[in-house]
Amino acid sequence: MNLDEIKSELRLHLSEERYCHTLGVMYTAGVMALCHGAVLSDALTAGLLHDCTKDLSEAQQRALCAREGVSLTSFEKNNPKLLHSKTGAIEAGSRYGVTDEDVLNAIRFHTTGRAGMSKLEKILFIADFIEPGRKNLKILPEARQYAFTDLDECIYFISNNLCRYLQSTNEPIDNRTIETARFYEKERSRWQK
Ligand code: DGI
Ligand code: FE
Ligand code: FE
Repeated sequence: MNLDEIKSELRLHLSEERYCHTLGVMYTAGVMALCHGAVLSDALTAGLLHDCTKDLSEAQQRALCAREGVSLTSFEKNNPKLLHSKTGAIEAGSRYGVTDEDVLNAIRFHTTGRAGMSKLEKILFIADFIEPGRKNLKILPEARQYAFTDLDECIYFISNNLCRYLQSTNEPIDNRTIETARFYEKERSRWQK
């Protein structure tokens, strides 16, 4: 499917608000790809599809994973809002015809991030957080600057803040979210004096 075909199909599956967020992430990922020398069409596709299953029910998402033989971690079983990145990668492949493994991984890991992300994975993780429609968190201006100057610093900044926020609200933190913050804390300090 080309981008226009994906958009028409997505409109049937997403709320107006989610669809607007999705376009924001698509354009943000696109300009970040231009800035950092990633493949523009991959960034646009990943941005457009990253939340494609976000408006499915928990039961529908569980059924999708069962159908595809994709197993869930115990954290995902207990925290269904993390399911949509896994089911998003499934639907991006089966419904929207994406075959590029880097695009599928960017979608698969966009919520928690992971250690050793590809450039496209980093771009999607960041674009999801900084797109223009995001409500005005205090850390957004700084995150938006790093997004165009230093991808690793930006990932550390966002994932570390996410961990601190989840801690402050007593929400459980997925190991992968912690790993992302730890990995990029080291990764960024490698390049500092
Ligand atoms: O789908 P979006 O709302 O655009 O954003 P997202 O996919 O980054 O995040 C979905 C939600 O998941 C968001 O409220 C943050 C939350 N989240 C990310 N990592 C963790 C987490 N929630 C918990 N409890 N633990 C995590 O490690
Ligand atoms: Fe998401
Ligand atoms: Fe999103």
